[in-house]
Order: sequence, then C-alpha cells, then structure tokens
Amino acid sequence: MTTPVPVLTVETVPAYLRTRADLASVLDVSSVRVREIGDGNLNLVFIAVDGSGRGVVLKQSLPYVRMVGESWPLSQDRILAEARGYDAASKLSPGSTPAYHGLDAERRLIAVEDLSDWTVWRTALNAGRITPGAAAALGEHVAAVAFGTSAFALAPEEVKAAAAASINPELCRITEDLVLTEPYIDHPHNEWDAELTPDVLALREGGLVDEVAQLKHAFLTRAEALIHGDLHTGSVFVPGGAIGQRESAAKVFDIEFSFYGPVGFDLGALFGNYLLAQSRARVLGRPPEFGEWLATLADETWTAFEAEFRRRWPSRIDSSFTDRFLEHWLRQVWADAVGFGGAKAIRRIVGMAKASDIQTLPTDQRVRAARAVLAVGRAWIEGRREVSGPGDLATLTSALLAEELV
Ligand code: SR1
Ligand code: MG
Repeated sequence: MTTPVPVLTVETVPAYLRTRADLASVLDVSSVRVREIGDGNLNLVFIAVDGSGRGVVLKQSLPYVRMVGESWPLSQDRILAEARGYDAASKLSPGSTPAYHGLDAERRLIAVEDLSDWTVWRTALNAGRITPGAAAALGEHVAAVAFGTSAFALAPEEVKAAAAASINPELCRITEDLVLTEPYIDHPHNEWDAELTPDVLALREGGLVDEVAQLKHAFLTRAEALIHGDLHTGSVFVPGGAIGQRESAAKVFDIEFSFYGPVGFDLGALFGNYLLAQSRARVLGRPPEFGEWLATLADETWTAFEAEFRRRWPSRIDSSFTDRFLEHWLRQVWADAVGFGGAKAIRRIVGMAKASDIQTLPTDQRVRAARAVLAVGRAWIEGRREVSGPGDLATLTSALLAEELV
C-alpha cells in the first residue's frame, strides 16, 4: 500500500480550493462554505459552495474503509480507478455522467459537479417516487461505456492496455468476498434477523453455491469492457423535480469499483436493487401504480441497453464479430445480468453493507421483505439461463413476490 496522503477536513478544504485555479470557472474558489456529506461506505465527500451558490464536490479516498474504521486499511489509490471511470464515462456517455473536473492524483481526490438539486435514486425509490426514464438512461449508459471500451470499438492492443491500466484488485476483492463468497458461508461479516436463519442456511444447499461459483469465476476472469463495478441505486442521481428538456433522467457516480469485467455485472447490480425496491414497496403496500412501475424497471434497463448496443453494432471495428455472434453475446450478457442480479440482492440481506430499502423497514416487514428477496434472488441465479427475457423475468419475479408476500 502506498503511503497515506493527508485527508482534508471541512476546515482545510477552503485553503485547498484556493490552490485550484483550474476550478475558477466552476465556482469562486476564494470564498466557499464547506460541508462533509459522505454517507457511503468508503470515502470523504465535501461540498463547497461559493457566495453566489455555485458549488463543487470533492471526493477524497480515505486510507481505510470508512464504515469499519482504521482496522480495515484500503489503499487511497482507488480514487485512480474512479478517475479512469469518469474519464471513460464523460467521453462515452456525457449526458448520464456528472461534469468531471479532474483528478488531483497527489491528494487522491477528484472534483465533480455539485448535483445538490438531484436526489440519490435509492432515496427517491424508498420514498415511493416514480422517476420516469431513469432505468432506460442507465441501460443506455451501460451500453455506451461497455461498447466504447470493448474489443468491439478498440483495437486488441488498446483493449489490453486499458484492461491492464484498470486493474483494481483491492476493490474487486471486496466484491468477490462480500457479494460472491461470504453470503454462502459462515463469516463474521454476515448478519441477519434471527427469523431468516432457515432461509439463509438454505442458500448453502441444493447447488446454489455451484451457480454462484460460476458467477464468481466470470467476475474474476471475463474482462469484456470497463464496467462501473458497483452500479446500485445508491450510485445514481435522479432529477429532483420534473426532467428538463435537455436533461438526462439519471447520472451515474461512485465509479471507484471500475475495472474490466463482465458487462452483465452492472446490469445485474441494477436488477438486484430494483428487486429490493419492489420488495419494500410490496410490504409497505405502496400504491399499485408505483409497484407496477417498479416491475418494469429491469425491462426498461435491458431494452435500452440492447437497443443502444445494437445501434452501435454496425460501427464495430472487427467484422469477425458477426451478427450471429452479437445474438449469442447478448444472450450471455442477459443470463449474467439475471444471475449477478440475484447475487447482488442476496448480499444486501445476508452480508456486510446492507441497503436502506430493507433495513429501514419495521422488523416484521423487514423480515418478510428480506425473505422474499432471498427467494427471488435464488430463483434468478438458478434460472438465469432459462429466463428468456425481461417479460419472463418480470412474470417470475411477480409470482414469487406474490407467493412470499401474501
Ligand atoms: C466494505 S465496502 C462495502 C460496500 O460498499 C460499496 O458501496 C460496495 O457495494 C461494497 O461492497
Ligand atoms: Mg459506492
């Protein structure tokens, strides 16, 4: 691990910003008010606002995992992975990426657009807000970044160089452990409501672990494109109010888990988190139109992803990737997305780093919602190759949720 760089504080950010003449067009760096707003698991996040209300966000990696403390050291180099993610996403999907104001490699921090008037999507979903277009914008975003960083758009030498530069072993290891290993074994990171013990222990029976092992192997080895690596609904902003004419319906942030991996992993992260939102909405008895809308999200994301990928396909640089190959590859990505979706949902119930969708529910509802997520997550992993498409997935999911949440 490299020597830790000193971390900023609310008190030291103003002096730091005065050294950033390059940000003068973003805000008046000579007079700012600063707040620390990081509510994630890993980093420090400051928002600095000048006298006229213009702001900037500074994200600095801590030399440890914030949610645990100094007993879990983590290299501050992860901000370099985030910077690579922003570089690619700003170029390939600018509408769905916050304006990126660059990396200060020495201080291990990045500066990005202040989106204070936007809302974290998980927060909006938890509140029962319908946010039109977000799921489709994300499907399009994943396709744009995946296509543009893959062997479909770059020469083999370029792909290899980019994959090598994007190597992110520490953060990948967190995913390999927390998502694809620990929920299926005894591990001190795991925690669940006692009523769920039979459901959790059942995950270790009947061959599910062998299916998860296949997903883990794909995550470890299948370097298809630069992926976000942690694309849950807490890594997405949606507009605070109505969508403006030229505004995207979603913006993707928190890209520090990025690396060259399986494209279906990002789609699966979204699917799994849509499932958490669906289960929450059901136990809370949210209005039918909200539940019905939630049930369409995976379809919206997939359909937009597929359409954008097909739109870009004629521009591929290597015609040995035939149209038949594309059909085969899309089927593989779909099965990966469903399987990783199940694993991403299950980890939020069993393992470390839970999701507020379920955690903020009162005990009885939390247990029921969590049990339903485990049942659906398992069905997704085991059935990922048989579920033919989004319609089929929605039918399976609704049937299981109805069965579990009578
Ligand atoms: C120890 S880090 C826990 C989780 O936070 C991030 O958001 C990732 O989802 C990671 O698994
Ligand atoms: Mg994150």
